[in-house]
Amino acid sequence: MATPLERWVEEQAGLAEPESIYWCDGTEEEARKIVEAGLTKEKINGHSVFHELNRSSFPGSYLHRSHPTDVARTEHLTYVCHPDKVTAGPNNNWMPPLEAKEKLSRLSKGCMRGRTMYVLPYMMGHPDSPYAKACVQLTDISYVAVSMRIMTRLGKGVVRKIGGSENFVRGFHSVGDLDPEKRFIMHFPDENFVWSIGSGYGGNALLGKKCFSLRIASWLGLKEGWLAEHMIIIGIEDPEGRITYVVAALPSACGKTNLAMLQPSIPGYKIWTVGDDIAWMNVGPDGRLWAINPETGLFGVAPGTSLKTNPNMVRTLKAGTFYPTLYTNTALDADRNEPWWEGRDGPVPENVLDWQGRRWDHLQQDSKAAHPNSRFTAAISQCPVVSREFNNPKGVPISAIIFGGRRTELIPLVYESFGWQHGVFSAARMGSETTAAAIHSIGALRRDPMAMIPFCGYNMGDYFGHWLDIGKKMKDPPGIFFINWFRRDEDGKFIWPGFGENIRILKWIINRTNRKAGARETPIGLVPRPGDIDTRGLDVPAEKLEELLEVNPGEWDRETEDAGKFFEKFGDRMPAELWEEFNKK
Ligand code: GTP
Ligand code: SPV
Ligand code: MN
Repeated sequence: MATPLERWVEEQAGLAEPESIYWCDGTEEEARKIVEAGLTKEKINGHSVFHELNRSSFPGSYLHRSHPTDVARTEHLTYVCHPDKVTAGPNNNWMPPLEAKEKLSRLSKGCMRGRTMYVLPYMMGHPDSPYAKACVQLTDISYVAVSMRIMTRLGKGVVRKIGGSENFVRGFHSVGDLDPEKRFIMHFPDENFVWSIGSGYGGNALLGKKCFSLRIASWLGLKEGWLAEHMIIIGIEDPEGRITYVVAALPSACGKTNLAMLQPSIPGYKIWTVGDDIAWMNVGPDGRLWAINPETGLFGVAPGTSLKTNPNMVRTLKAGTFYPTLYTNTALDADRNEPWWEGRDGPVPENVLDWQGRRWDHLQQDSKAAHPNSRFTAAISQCPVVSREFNNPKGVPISAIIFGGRRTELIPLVYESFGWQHGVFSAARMGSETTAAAIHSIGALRRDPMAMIPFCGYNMGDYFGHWLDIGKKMKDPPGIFFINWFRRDEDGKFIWPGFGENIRILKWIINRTNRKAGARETPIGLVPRPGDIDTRGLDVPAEKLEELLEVNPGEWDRETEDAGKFFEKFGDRMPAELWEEFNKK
């Protein structure tokens, strides 16, 4: 008798009509074979899926070029199909589940003809964590199969774990014909099912990541009393050897991966990486907030990554070959056969092919060789500062929650909220300038509460209420802090040096949680005075630091007005407590 899993795979194959079906076991040997298929026989758009990079300087590394229209998340083609529109909320595109399935059935008919259908069994979360979820994704491209082995705990043990159960998370993925008109990423939260067609890029195609671990998991979290968040998890070790764990949410391409493994500029401090993108958090029996990272890999933005900005990432990329390292849409140094991107160490190479494989002229000022959203995929186990708690199924206890965004003006370098409710309010009204991580105009200010606007799988009014409830379940909720590394001066230059220097802000934050650092009260929260921050050896003029820490109530009017309009969208789903905070001003 076939198991529900086998039956489901057969059914999906009946629709997609692949040439063959291949069940992945997660071994290194198998990964090599799949890479080989991507180097030779499998084609996308007439080109091989992978190009092998320099074996001696970049061992086990492969370049993948996705379709030029398929280089980032596509929020306008992403739907959350709850039975009713209100549950999806004004923050999601919605289609009735039946209509969505009919549409996708038509688009998926025969979509894998001539291709292999890979069956990928994987866990999100450590298998011993009560929050871990057994999942199976189908895909028709080696790039996704290899990526999923890096990003998740993939292996045949998961098939045994699922056994005869119906209870597994399903993902159907096909690149289809990559026609943007026929591209959809549809979520069916009540069925733990994601159906994605027409894209081979990142969060559109690696269905365990944003689709399941945020959009669907956030919905599970609402029903079951926990949180799925777009957050890094780090341990901050002080010179006495004490480690304080914090989580931080920043919108896409706003500095999570960099913060997750920063090399501190203050001697004696160390950062330990638990996660760089997603945190699942629950209130433990001790009344504290605990966090796990459901992923096992890093899918990081390449441009700007160097030994100067993020040395631990550079080391991660070259740290081993058990898991390959993938480069997606970077440029290629054609003489050395090495990946290249703007901001990489060393001089600009002479012979560069851009992210589409075309000869690139570096004198052409406005053209970038690497796509601004080009990325690498690498195993977190290769990170030299991976936390020893990374594999602890219980997770780590959280002492502070940090929210941030990319703001040229207004938002101070750091501040602390007055308490949980005020912190939830301040996170709910957050805004950030948009980036190349999604296909839309870049640099426009939009409201992005908790950095979750593209990822909350249900009505965000209810989500805010859920955050308030979680706070009530805790004995002594963590402090809620806000950061902004991205203020610019009149010349458009970043005022704050960022990266390794961000430890100075983390130090203030953990000292606030220990009541060892001072602050002054302002209408928006508690802001450090320049003397409250460790500035020894910092190369920022005093008046610039003061500017970064300024709160000018008059300047906040537009921000408040904009936030008010945003809150109104959620109508009666908006918790009264947040309007109460809003009206305090
Ligand atoms: P996603 O993977 O899309 O969720 O992005 P992320 O939040 O992990 O962002 P990431 O750390 O990859 O950084 C995105 C961009 O911001 C990169 O180009 C970084 O170089 C830049 N960046 C990160 N931290 C800082 C900082 O402290 N200061 C400045 N100026 N730029 C930064
Ligand atoms: C993001 O956009 O927040 C990412 C990349 O981390 S993706 O997985 O494509 O969503
Ligand atoms: Mn992200």
